[in-house]
This record gives sequence, C-alpha cells and structure tokens, in this order.
Amino acid sequence: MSTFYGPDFEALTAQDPEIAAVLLSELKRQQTNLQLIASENFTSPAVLATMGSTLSNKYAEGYPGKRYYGGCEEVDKAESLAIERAKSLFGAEHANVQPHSGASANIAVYQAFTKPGDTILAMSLPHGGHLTHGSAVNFSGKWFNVESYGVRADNELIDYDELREKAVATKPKMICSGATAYPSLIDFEKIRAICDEVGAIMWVDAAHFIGLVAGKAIPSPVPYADVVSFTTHKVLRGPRGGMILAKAEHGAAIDKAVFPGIQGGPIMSAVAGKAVALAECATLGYQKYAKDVIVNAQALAASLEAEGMRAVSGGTQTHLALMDIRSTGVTGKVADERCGQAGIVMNKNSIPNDPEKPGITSGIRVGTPATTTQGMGVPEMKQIATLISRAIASDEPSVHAQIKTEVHALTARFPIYQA
Ligand code: DSN
Repeated sequence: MSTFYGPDFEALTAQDPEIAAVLLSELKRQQTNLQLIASENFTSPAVLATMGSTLSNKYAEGYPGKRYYGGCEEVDKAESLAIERAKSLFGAEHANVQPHSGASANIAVYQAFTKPGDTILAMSLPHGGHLTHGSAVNFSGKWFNVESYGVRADNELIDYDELREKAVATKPKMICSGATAYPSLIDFEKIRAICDEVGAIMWVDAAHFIGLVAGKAIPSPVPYADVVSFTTHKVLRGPRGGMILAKAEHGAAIDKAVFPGIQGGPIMSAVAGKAVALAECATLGYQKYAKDVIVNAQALAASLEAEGMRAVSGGTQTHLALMDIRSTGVTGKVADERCGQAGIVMNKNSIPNDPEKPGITSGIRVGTPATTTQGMGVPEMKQIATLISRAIASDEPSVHAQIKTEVHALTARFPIYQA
C-alpha cells in the first residue's frame, strides 16, 4: 500500500531515494505534529493528484482559445472550468486563475491599476497587513508612495476614521484592505463608501479569509470591491497558487496585467488543481467545514485566554487568533521555538504596537484550517491550548518531549493522507 498520494512514488524512490525520503519525512511531519499555521491546510488527494500530473509539462501562454502555443486544447478545458467555477462560487463577473501565488496576484493588481509613484493606502504590516501592501522592503514600498492605516489602540479593530481621514488627505489611487494577522471581520461597505468618496480603486486582498467566504461562513467582499486577490491554499484548501476576481469592466486590464504583464506560462497543473478545489468548495460539506474552522478558532482563542494569554481584538471572528503572550514572560520567538520542540507548529507574530522587533515579537498567531480538516473540534482545541501553554512555560527538553508524545497521540486520532 502506498503512503503517498502521488502517481509514481515507487519510481521516484528507485530513481532518487534522497528526495523520496524528504517526501516521506514531510508526510510524517504533517501527520504527527499539530499544524496551527493560520495560512496552511491539508489539500485533498484529488488536488494533490492534479498538481502532480502531466499538465505540468504544458506551456500555455495566453488564455483559453487564445494561446501562443499549439496543443492547448486539453489545458484550455481545465482553465475554462476553473474560471467558470470561480465566477459561480463567488458570484464574480471576472476571474483570472493564472497567478502563481498571492504575491504574483498582488503585483498584477498594481500593474492593472497603478503606475510607479502613485499613492496607495493599505493596512500597515505591524498592524497585520502584508509585505505586498507597501512594506519598505518589498517592491510595493519601494515603487509606490504608501500611506498606511492601522487598528485603534482601544479595541484593536481597524480604525475606519483614520482610514477615511488619510484617504481624503492623500487621495490614493487604490485602497487595499485585507491582512495576514487580523482576527476580525472587515467592513467592506464602509471601505467602498470611502473609495467612492475619494475616487480610489477598492482592492481587497482576501488571501487569508477567502475560504471562509467560499464556505458562506463570513460576508463576501466581491459585491463591493473592484478587485479581489487571494491565494488558493489557505482555508480554501486548494493547490498553492493565486487568483484574482474583478468587476467585468476591469477584466481586460487584469488579464493583460497577469499575462503578458507579469507572468509567462501559467502552471497548468495548479490551474487544474484550482478547478478541483473550487468544486470541492461548492459542497455542503465544505460549508460546514468553513463554519467549524471559525468555531474552533474561537474555542482555541478562549482556551488560550483561560491559560492567561490575551486575544488581540478581544477574540476572533475568523480562522485565526493573535495572542498577546507577554503575561507568560517569554517572547513570541521563544514560544514558537518551545512549541516547535513539542511538535506544535505555529508562528511568532507582532501584535499591534508591539514593543519587540518583528524577529522577536510579543505574540503568536494560531489558526485552525488544518486541524479542522483533520476533524478536530472544540474539545481538541481546549486540549491544544493546554499543550501550548505547557510548552511555552517550560525550557526543559524532557517536558517538551512529554508534550510531543501527547501531540502524537492526539494527531493519531485524526489521521490525514492514509493509504
Ligand atoms: N505568509 C502568509 C501568511 O502566513 O500569512 C501570507 O502571505
């Protein structure tokens, strides 16, 4: 029996045992540790099979029916299915399924709507934004005049007054909403009104929460935004990659920006994998999953609070919780390391107005997309919070070894990728 969901693992083992061993060890790592990184998930065997298929061999620059290469009749079908499924699932007027990643999708959005030197307004990275939303070390911060907004000091929710004041004062070409470490919902109607007031393009980077939108668990930005970009591998549970939805009037600009603007040949195996994932997301089972992800995140946040940590923004309405762990006496970096030694995988994360540097931090970010895919529920979230708390509290390798044993016992009850 094969333990790997790929068509030719035996052939790979014979040809390249070193890489085959990496694949097996990574499978074991994913199966036995607790995966709490908010941006990761376990995609389905069907998506994995598509990603490892011969579609990877095909060059297909252009779009279905208008390619720069021959022999595209089969991959055309896959891309057309992905586009139609994306439009139908999200009620979108236009979909581009070719971006290689979330960052690529975002570069295409800049390319479609702005020129270097234009002003954009986006959430600051230290308050939960993303590198491509204008960070000084990213192309976006180097090529654009970036104005930022953040969260209010009192409740750690987006400061819409500040957002509007900055928009009115700086007249940005584009206003970006969306974040990587913001546990609350975003008021898209309010942001649409601000964009209309100042004549800005409304861009939503929905990478983190689009899977919750697909599962009808939270409100959608699609009716409000000019353009919505996202990754396909987070809560959405698809292949690694990106996607862009847009109003019909922007469709041609988006397509031109993706190809030939910033990419050459699309990765057709990933495009087909996106089609498979989108069909999975249209099921009632996925809708239940999306709601369970949020219930689990709320249970995890509440249980970590019961262990003495503080949930930023007062809790979560999404798939992730950002915990201020200063009460534990250790930094996010140390907590991340200690949890890692105990088989609990998550990441250190800055909290709003963090006194520590980004490489150290006062917080941790925990997410529930992967554990919920495994079938874990509220009782397991309570157990996980206790395991995290115990791991953070100790610098004893023997304590971490004991917790790791308990983690392995827990994950063994919720197996993934069984042959
Ligand atoms: N790096 C991703 C995350 O973990 O949130 C965002 O791109």
